[in-house]
Amino acid sequence: MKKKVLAAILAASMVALTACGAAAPAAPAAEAPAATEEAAPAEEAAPAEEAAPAEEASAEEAPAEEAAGGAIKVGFAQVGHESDWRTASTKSCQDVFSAENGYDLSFVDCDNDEAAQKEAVRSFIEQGVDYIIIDPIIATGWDTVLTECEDAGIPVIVIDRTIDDSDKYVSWVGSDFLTEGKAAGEWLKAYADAQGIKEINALIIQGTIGSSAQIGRTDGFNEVAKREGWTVLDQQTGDFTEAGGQEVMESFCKSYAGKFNVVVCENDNEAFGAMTAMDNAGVTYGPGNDVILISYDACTAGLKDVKAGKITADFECNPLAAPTVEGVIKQLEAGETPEKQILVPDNWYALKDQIVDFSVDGNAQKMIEVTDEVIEAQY
Ligand code: GYE
Repeated sequence: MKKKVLAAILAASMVALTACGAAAPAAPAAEAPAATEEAAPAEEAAPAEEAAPAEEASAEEAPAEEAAGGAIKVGFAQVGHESDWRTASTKSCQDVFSAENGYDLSFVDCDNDEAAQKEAVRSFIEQGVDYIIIDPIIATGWDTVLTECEDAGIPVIVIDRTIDDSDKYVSWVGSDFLTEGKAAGEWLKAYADAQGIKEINALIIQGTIGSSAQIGRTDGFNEVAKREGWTVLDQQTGDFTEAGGQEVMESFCKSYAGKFNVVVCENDNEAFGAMTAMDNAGVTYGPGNDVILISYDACTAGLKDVKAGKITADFECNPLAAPTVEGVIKQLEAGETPEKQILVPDNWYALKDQIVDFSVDGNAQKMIEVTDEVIEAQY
């Protein structure tokens, strides 16, 4: 396994030979249970069904021959369990990198803690895994630990959020967050025009500051806002959580009472919290009401709120990137060179009457009407 991986790395020219001076550490059998320990925070905080598969895959259900070294060992340092999106992403990874599929997965829920995430990566190096998958909580601060992975001869694949200050990884698989932000802005421009809304006074509830998902969505929307001369009254982080969205919206409702007509939440869970805060403050939202509510992710619960006329438009971020990551691993196993950047396509959603024509950077966009069937098919 290890030889194959090193051959793949050389073929991919991802790692300079000189940088590979240190031999890849062998995986001492005694270290395997560490993965289960590492997964403990997820078990405590996340719903039981999220944590269980990782434990089974790494400790209980691995067939004897795999335990003896046949399985591909994968370490996955996941962001946390902050949102519906994250739950879907974790499930997808655990389904793909299962013992039945020939993997021995060490899953670590990093609980949105950057230091814990780097520690998780270092524990994967110690365990001598074959591949490391990282969903980086924030986009910077990665070069040192990625250099350690490189020195250990372990290929890193980045999933979802990007790493912006190091290129010492094989591939990144994820969505284009800047385009998501621009799409939200361009849709709003077309929708406001269609509705005869002349003035936009927006509030933005941002995701985790410094995460590439936050940076892209904030920058993309603000680019359109600036061009159109809209007023962005304020932007503050809700950390991609429902509680965070509610807290920020409560303070916005006090500070900007009667002054805003657009609320942009950088994920669905923040939108759920923001709706509670607006309900409590007597602010109405959704088509035909005081506030145009824009959200991102478009997971099942978010789309239900679009259908119910609460969220006006929802900009998807597809959480099912794990099969593509597995494709990258298969390419490496075969000695092929994967693409450095692999985009996962997203869709934009609204009710029929809120669908308008718009384009992003000159490319015409297609919006999908939210129906029960669409909701049913979503993750
Ligand atoms: O939008 C949010 C999650 O990184 C794209 O993280 C992901 C974001 C997603 O917590 O719900």
